[in-house]
Formats: sequence, C-alpha cells, structure tokens
Amino acid sequence: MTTHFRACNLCEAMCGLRIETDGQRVTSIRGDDDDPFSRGYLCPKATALKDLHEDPDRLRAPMKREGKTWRTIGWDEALDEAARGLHAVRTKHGRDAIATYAGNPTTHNTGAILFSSMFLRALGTRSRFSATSVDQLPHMLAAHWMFGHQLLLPVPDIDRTDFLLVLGANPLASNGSLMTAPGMKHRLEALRQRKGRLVVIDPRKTETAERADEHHFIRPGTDALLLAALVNEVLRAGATPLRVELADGLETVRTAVARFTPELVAAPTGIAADTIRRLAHDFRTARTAVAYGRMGTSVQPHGTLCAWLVNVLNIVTNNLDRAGGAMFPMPPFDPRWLPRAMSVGPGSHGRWRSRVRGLPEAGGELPVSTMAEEMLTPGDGQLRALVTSAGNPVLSTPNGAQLDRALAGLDFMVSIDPYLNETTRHAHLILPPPSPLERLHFDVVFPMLAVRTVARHSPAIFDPGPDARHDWQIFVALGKRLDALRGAPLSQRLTWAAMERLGPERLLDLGLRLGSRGGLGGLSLKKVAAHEHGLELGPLEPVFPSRLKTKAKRVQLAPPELIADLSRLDALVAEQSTGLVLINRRHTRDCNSWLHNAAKLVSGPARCTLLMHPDDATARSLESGAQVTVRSRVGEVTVAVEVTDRMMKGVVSLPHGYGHGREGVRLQVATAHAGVSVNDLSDELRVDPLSGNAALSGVPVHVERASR
Ligand SMILES: Nc1nc2c(c(=O)[nH]1)N[C@H]1C(S)=C(S)[C@@H](COP(=O)(O)OP(=O)(O)OC[C@H]3O[C@@H](n4cnc5c(=O)[nH]c(N)nc54)[C@H](O)[C@@H]3O)O[C@H]1N2
Ligand SMILES: Nc1nc2c(c(=O)[nH]1)N[C@H]1C(S)=C(S)[C@@H](COP(=O)(O)OP(=O)(O)OC[C@H]3O[C@@H](n4cnc5c(=O)[nH]c(N)nc54)[C@H](O)[C@@H]3O)O[C@H]1N2
Ligand code: SF4
Ligand SMILES: [Mo]
Repeated sequence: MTTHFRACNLCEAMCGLRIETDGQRVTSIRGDDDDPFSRGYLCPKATALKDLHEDPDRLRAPMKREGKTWRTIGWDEALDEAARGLHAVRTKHGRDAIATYAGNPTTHNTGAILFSSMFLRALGTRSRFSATSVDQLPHMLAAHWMFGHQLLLPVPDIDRTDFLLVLGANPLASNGSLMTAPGMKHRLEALRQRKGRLVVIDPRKTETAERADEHHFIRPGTDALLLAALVNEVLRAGATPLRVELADGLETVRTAVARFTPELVAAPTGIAADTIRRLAHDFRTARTAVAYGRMGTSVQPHGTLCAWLVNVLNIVTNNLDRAGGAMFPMPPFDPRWLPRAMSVGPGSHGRWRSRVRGLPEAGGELPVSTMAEEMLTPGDGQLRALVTSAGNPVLSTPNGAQLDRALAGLDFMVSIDPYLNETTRHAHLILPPPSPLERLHFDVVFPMLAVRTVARHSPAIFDPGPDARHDWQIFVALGKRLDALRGAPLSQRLTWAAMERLGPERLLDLGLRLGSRGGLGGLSLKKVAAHEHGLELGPLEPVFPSRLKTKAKRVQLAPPELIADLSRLDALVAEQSTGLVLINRRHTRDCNSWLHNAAKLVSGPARCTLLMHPDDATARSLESGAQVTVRSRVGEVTVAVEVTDRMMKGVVSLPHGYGHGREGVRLQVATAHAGVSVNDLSDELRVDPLSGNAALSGVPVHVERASR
C-alpha cells in the first residue's frame, strides 16, 4: 500500500487528495487534511479519478476511423497521418481552413496548457475556438479593457469580506469559478460566523441561495440593468472612494449610468426599487464588500456589460485591490508573464471578424457560436478541418445538433481526447493522452484565481508506460511534423527540439525561478515539491498600481466600447417578456459533459429534468414526472418535468452536459444515463454581440406535454 498526496485536477478548487494505491490499483481517495489550502475538503467527483483511470472505455491507443468502424493504430502512424491530413487541407485551402477547438480540461492539464500555444502557432490558423466563448470571455474582455490584461481577473476575497453579493453563480454546486477556494461550504459558513452577509441574485433558488441571508429572483439576462442601477445609486450617494484616484473615467461612468434608476429597472429585472436602493446602501456602507458575477452573468446577451459593471461596483465602493474586496492573485508560477510564444498575451478585440456573421475576434479566438456556420457555409474561407483537444463542443456549444452535422461533413478531423464521445466520433483520428494519475500535475491557471497564494506539485502516481503520449508530447509531435511538412526554417525546428527536451517539469522550474514572487534563486520546482501537501503563502495582497498593465498604470473605468454598449440596455428596459425562458444548472456530481461514465457519479434519481415553477406547470396542466417537449428556435428535446417553487415564474432550467444518446458513442455507463443536451435548444444566434460569447442563458422556449 502506498500513500500519495495530490491535487485534484477536475475543477478549479484544486483540493488536496490523499490517494492510496496497491500496485496498479487505486484503493482509496480521501481529502488531504494536511493540505493548508483545502484542509481535507473534497467533493464526490474526486473519486472519479479512480473510475477514469480504470475505465475500460478510456482509450489507451490511437484510433483510426474508416467509415463507421474504428481500429487501433500505432503512435507514429497516427501522428504522421494526422500531420499529413492537416497539411493537405492547409495546402489546398489555406491555413485558416483548419479550425481548432480547445476545451475546458486544457486548463487543468499542465502539459497541455504550457504547450498548446506553440502548437497553435505551428498551425498558424486564425480559426481558433475554445470553451472560453461559452464561458468566461466577457470577464476576460472587461479585464483587458479595464486593467490591461485579460487574465488580470479580480477574485472575491471570500475569507475576509463582510458582504458577498453573488450574481449568477452557484459555488455550493460548482465549487467556485474564477474564484479558486476549496471548501466553499466552510468558507460561506465562516462568513456567517463573522456576521458577514451573503446576498444571491439568481432566477433559481440554488443551493447557494438556500444558505444566503437574502436571495432575489432576477429575470434572466437583466443583471446589467440591476448593476447599472446599483452603480448609479452608489455614485449618487456622493462618496468619492479613495482609490478611485487610480482610475480614469469616473465622470463618464457617472453620466452614462445616471438614467438607470431603481424605478426604471425594477420591472424588467423583477426586483423592487426599494430592494435595489437598500442593496446599494448596504453594499456601499459595509466595512468591506465584494460583488461576484459568474456563469449566469457571462453567458447572456449583456455578458461583457455585466463583467464590467461588477468591477465598477467594486471600484466605486473602494473594494478593488483591497482585503475583503476583489483582489488580484499573484502566484509563484505566473503564466501571464511567460514569453508570448507560450502564453495567451494581454488580450485583443476585433482585429478580425468571422466570415459569415462578422463577429469579432477576442484574444486571438473567434466565438465558438460561429464555428458550425463557418463549416457549413460554402465559399472562400470555409472551414474544412478541425483539431479538437480536451473538448466536447457537440454537447457544450449552442445548437450542438447543427455542429454535429457540420463535423460529419469535414474533410479531416483530429481529436486529442481519451474518449470516443459525441464530438470525437466524427474524428478521423483520436489521439488519447493517459489518465490524470499517470502524469505530473501542477496547476498553472488556477493559482491565478485563488483566494490565497498557493503552488503545488503533484508527481505522477502511475507510469503510463512507453506506449503513452501526454497531451504536451502530442502537441510537440504534431507541431514538429507540421513545421517539417511546410519546410519551416531550421530555427523553428531547433525550438521544437529544445522545448521537447525542456518538457513541463523544467519549464515550471524556470518559471518558478523567474516568477513574480521568487525572483532568481527564489522558488524552484524542488522547493515547491518539498511541500507534499502544497505550498501556501498566505492571503492576497494589494498589487496596484505596479501590476496594472494599462498604459498609464491606471484602471480604465469607462472603456468606450462598454459605454457605447450601454445603449443596448434601453431596448432591454422596453422589452416585454412573455413566455418561458430556459436557464442551465450544474449538479455537484456532474463535470460538464464528461464524467458521466463514472457509475458512482450518475447513480440515484435521474438529474436531467426540467425544473418549472408551480404556476407555469398549472397553466400547462403538468405535474412532476410528466414528459414534456421543450422547443426552441433551433430544436426540441423530450424530458421529465420537476415542479418546484425554487424556480422563478416564467423560467425553466435544464442541466448542461447531458445528451449521450447519440449514435456511435463509446461510453457504456453514460449512454445508460443519456439525458438530453440543453445545447440542442440553446441558439447559436443568441450571443453577446460585443464579445461574441454565447448567450446560453435565457433562451426562449415553448413547453408542452409530450404527445406519445
Ligand atoms: N448550455 C450550456 N452550455 C455550456 C455550459 C452551460 O452552463 N450551459 N457551460 C460551458 C462551460 S462553463 C464550459 S467550461 C464548457 C465545457 O465545454 P468543453 O470543454 O467543450 O467540454 P467538456 O464537457 O469539458 O469535455 C471535455 C473533453 O475533454 C476530454 N478530456 C478530459 N480530460 C482530458 C485531458 O486531460 N486531455 C485531453 N486531451 N482531453 C481530456 C473529455 O474526454 C471530453 O471530451 O461547456 C460550456 N457549455
Ligand atoms: N459540479 C460541477 N462543478 C463544476 C462544473 C460542473 O459541470 N459541475 N463546471 C465547472 C465549470 S467549467 C464552470 S465554468 C463553473 C461554473 O460555476 P458557476 O457559475 O458557479 O455555476 P453555474 O451552475 O453555471 O451557475 C450559474 C448560475 O447562474 C444562474 N443564472 C442563469 N441565468 C442567469 C441570469 O441571467 N442572471 C443571474 N443572476 N443568474 C443566472 C443559474 O441559475 C445558476 O445558478 O463550474 C465548475 N464546476
Ligand atoms: S471540488 Fe471536487 S472536483 Fe473540484 S477539485 Fe475539489 S475534489 Fe476535485
Ligand atoms: Mo467553464
């Protein structure tokens, strides 16, 4: 029996685990009580690391598709064929005819995150897509414009705040997002113990809302109105907070939000004017306070306005870059300051536009809501090939059924993925990396979002053997071949050789030595690794103005793009809401679309149900358990209804990540708990036009009893 200590890589929380193994088997997975950051906390998903490792459906060797049949092939053959296939498309149709889609687990995979930028450079395509544009893109764009870097994302200082205002997030189920803080339950309990307040704004009375001091239902998609009214109220109260000196544009903001009075926004948001006024007062006068908006505020038509206004509210109440407010983590290994070739850079917007719909590039990527139409619309620049890595866009992006059709028509597709699932079944080649327990893990992304300063190195537990290729090795192998095929200069080939020799471990070591904290001779991988339960360097500290990346080292409170975008809110005020709208939810035992093959995680009553308010059910003569057809502009699904007063009237909710019933999927357990895909209803034409982020929430739907 051997004991290993390791950070869980399944979500942002980075919980420390204590894993017992016996030979090649995992015998137990528990929380690591000695982890100074997570203190023994873990969620039910952690045990899926064992299921994942032992899953007979997990691919262990490259797969090649011939028609509908798959056969196993060797790595050299697979990599050669993948590179040749991509090169052929590049030669015939140009570089931009190859699309790439990077999914969420990329950010939880050390090698993938460190080496994917280089691979993308080797492909040289502008047709880059990722889960970012069905997720946090608005937050990144607001940060780019306000703080000068898309990854300068302010994080709520949850352990020290006196007032936490949560909009559109459910950390008790999601374990936190753009806020890495394991053990959310304990942290919220501690907030209560110190007499702090938790206020939740959500169209569903969520697990988090249940434990809040106050919960207010809000009409989906209207948070920007609420936030504008809150900012307006705070500014009208006349306080001039100290740190606003560090910011430009206060007067512009004041003028721009002046028309959004609590009375104006009460009807469209569904929140009474008095309540808004009181919230503004309480927030402004709390010793410390922080507003925090997440998925519910970003995947809606005004996502970037929301992200901006959350920051503005924190700034005008003097709660940015201050203990108990919203703070900027500066981790020991900081990917923001890596060389440009290896990092995402400070951000950008609108340098080019998508061919069909003219949506803007952001941070070098196009909105994934446009990917299917770029494949299906003939003409110069049509997408002909796709590389997916760690992504399942058929289930995770809007109008998944359309994308499903589009993928079936591609000339060539390669998927770097351990499963044959809804997306990868369209690939010509699947290149599977080993399981998480077979590789080193060092969180590169999430310490940048963590509420304390942390670093942790987790060595591999099992040896994947000589016949395995890690994600980073696949990227290097493909990149090298692609460069050789196009006759890249020798210097480029030498770079690949150097990178291959370096590998993630030496790169991490270098980054730690040069990092934001250590300076040369400071930290090293060895020093971090010596802390087998993780290294914790204390609470966050203020970083302004030196860490701001704006030209003048001042916060830009009033980016012109956002001030202009406020005009869209006038239409929102006038909008008459009729009919039902659909929102999404997450369950503690789901992990986006991809852990449903773990039996323990899908056991119990079926979770893929449509939540509906009793009045809406009565109006349609529906009772809990009734099968209903849910129809939107793009498609329909049939699902059981669950009547509950936890939903706002006029709003229904489906979980995201289900829909495993598609033909050809090799996921034995998941297909037995298939459910329906919410993204067969979400509409790819509904986006936040400023960022191009998908408006997955608030989709108009029609619901009626299913006819047999
Ligand atoms: N309607 C609706 N849609 C949503 C959301 C929503 O709330 N509602 N949420 C959105 C959000 S926040 C996100 S992040 C996206 C997620 O969207 P995606 O990232 O596209 O999808 P995932 O479900 O995370 O699928 C992950 C894929 O990566 C594979 N994988 C897992 N680990 C690894 C690894 O280490 N290496 C490689 N190469 N592959 C791996 C899995 O087999 C799976 O195929 O979905 C978005 N879509
Ligand atoms: N168990 C579990 N944990 C996860 C994941 C998972 O799939 N399962 N996924 C991970 C990922 S990739 C992410 S990005 C995070 C997401 O983390 P969170 O954002 O905390 O999770 P969600 O459940 O998507 O929460 C969004 C909330 O917004 C509400 N909402 C919907 N529309 C609106 C609106 O218009 N306004 C307001 N105010 N609220 C609205 C929904 O009811 C929901 O409660 O979770 C991560 N953690
Ligand atoms: S909350 Fe669960 S899934 Fe997330 S890191 Fe912790 S144990 Fe893993
Ligand atoms: Mo996400």
